[in-house]
Amino acid sequence: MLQIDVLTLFPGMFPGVLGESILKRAEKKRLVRIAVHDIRSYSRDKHKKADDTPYGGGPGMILTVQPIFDGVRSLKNKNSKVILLSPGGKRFDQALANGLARQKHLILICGRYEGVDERVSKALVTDEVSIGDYVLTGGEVPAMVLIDAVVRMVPGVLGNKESAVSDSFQSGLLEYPQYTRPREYKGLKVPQVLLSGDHEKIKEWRMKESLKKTKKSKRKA
Ligand code: 21W
Repeated sequence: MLQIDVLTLFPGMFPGVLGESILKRAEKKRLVRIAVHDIRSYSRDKHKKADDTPYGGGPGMILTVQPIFDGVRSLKNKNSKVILLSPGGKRFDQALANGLARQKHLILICGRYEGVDERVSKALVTDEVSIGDYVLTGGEVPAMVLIDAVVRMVPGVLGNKESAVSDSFQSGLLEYPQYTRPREYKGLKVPQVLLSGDHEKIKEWRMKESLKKTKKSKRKA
């Protein structure tokens, strides 16, 4: 069982993403438990304030240290990894997702505004993770990306048919083109080989197309 606790200023962003499809099924099957917590609920300030202006001046607001410290302290146990979603963190990839899927407990801290007080990273966080080199408004969408990629790798979440797809992705080749009914749509035809019933030939064609797609995308990169 993987437990994921999310600390965020915007808990309302999560239910839509977590409440559908494979993520919902994983929770129903008791393979994961995901809880979203409002950082403000841990604030000892009378207005539940959780941000403030930066020391030294500059634009925007910084998430303050007290609500995040108290939130993490109340959620943490000896098995917890504490992950800050941060634009300067280690780039998220499939290998990181596979590793996190074998953990018992993840605490995800979503930054916002101009950032998070550095003492959170220094004293609390075990890993800092970014999902790529572009600027977002906060760590919430990255947290959902991480949860999606990690939860599908938890043993039992995907059926046997679905997990075959991840094997082919992890082989480093791109997917071969897929078609379904009808055989022809507005003059666009399904490749004849797929209708032939010759499974040896179909396998060959798919391998050839995978290689073609992989080479083409490496040129673009
Ligand atoms: C964007 C927070 C920029 C902080 C020093 C002086 C989490 C993210 C985020 C955000 C800054 C991820 C500054 C990919 C992302 C995230 C919000 C920098 C400016 N620093 N992965 N001035 N992209 N984004 N603050 O944006 O929190 S993971």
